[in-house]
Amino acid sequence: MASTTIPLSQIPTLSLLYKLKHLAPVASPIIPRPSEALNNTICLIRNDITKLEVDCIVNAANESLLGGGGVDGAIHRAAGPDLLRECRTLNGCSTGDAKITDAYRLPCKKVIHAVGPIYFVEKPKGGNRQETLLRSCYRRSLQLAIENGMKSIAFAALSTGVYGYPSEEAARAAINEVRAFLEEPNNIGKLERVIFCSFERKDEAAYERVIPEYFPPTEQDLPQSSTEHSEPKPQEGESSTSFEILAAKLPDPPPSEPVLDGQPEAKKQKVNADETETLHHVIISKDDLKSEDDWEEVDKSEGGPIERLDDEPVEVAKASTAADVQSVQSSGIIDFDEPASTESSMMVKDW
Ligand code: AR6
Repeated sequence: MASTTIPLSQIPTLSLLYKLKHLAPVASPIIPRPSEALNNTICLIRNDITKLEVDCIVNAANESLLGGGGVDGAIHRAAGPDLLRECRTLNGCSTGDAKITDAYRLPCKKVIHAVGPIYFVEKPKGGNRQETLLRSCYRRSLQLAIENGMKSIAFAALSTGVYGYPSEEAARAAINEVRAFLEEPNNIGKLERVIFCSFERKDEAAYERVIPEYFPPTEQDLPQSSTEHSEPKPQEGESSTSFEILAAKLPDPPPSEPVLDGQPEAKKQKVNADETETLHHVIISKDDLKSEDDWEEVDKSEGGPIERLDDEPVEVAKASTAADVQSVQSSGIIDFDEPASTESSMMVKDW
């Protein structure tokens, strides 16, 4: 497994992303008042969260807290078996809540395990329950981070994988709650960096659309005039343009597709046709959505979907197109071929 980690200093803030034109302002932001402090606190990155050298990362866990697929599986594999040992002592966690553990072999100091809502279970109950629960995960995680003296925290896009929360709706709830929390008088200045770490292009794109609505750029964040060349010429005596200096602060793209412990090196994806789709899917039965008791780990190293031969399975499909892969590669922020390769093992119900 590639062991390259990403230091906090290389995770781009919103301010930097505006300067580099990776983020574009919107005409009528929901929060019209820009905040220099918040634009230097909030960060956005598309990468494997297990590689981030931050104080703590937030895992998308389930109520058992005993591991699973997706980012949960990636975190447990990278942390090693001691993490599961500690999780066993926690007696699970309710949906909408979070618990904190040590990080063991991970480059961060702590892991916060948040249990997001299963979208298609909570939404039909009405009252915007799914959003209340998702927001609560972000708030509880931020509270735990502060209580434990953490200064930087990176969130996975909770519930947007197997739990089926639509990316943009989830990003809106997450961003809104984080902004509200950070602006509360008791919390101001307590956290130096809050990082939204996405993995799939669809989630990154959702953050890119929604962030400017809640964190509009300050004047300093924007290029000085619309006629200015986006890549300024070096001044006399300068060897690099300011654009190059700023761009150099972005993390290097991973040299190859991330491969996790116990998982065979994945093949490079051929991306010639725009229509080519990388489809990662998990099929779970409807019963599975009612309770998450009695899970056991199964190997999915052959890369095939987990299927339960039950009546009326529910398919949860996550597709990313070749165009998405190429777009991120050329963005310079990150370079993945097939990020969902972390799902080498899944937790499936013991039927
Ligand atoms: N780094 C960052 N983000 C990741 C990574 C990674 N290494 N791997 C996946 N993601 P999911 P959920 C993104 O399914 O929807 C587990 O089995 C992924 O692209 O991991 O909250 C748990 O045990 C997606 O955007 O979590 C639960 O049973 C996001 O992480 C259940 O899944 C969340 O996807 C939780 O479902």
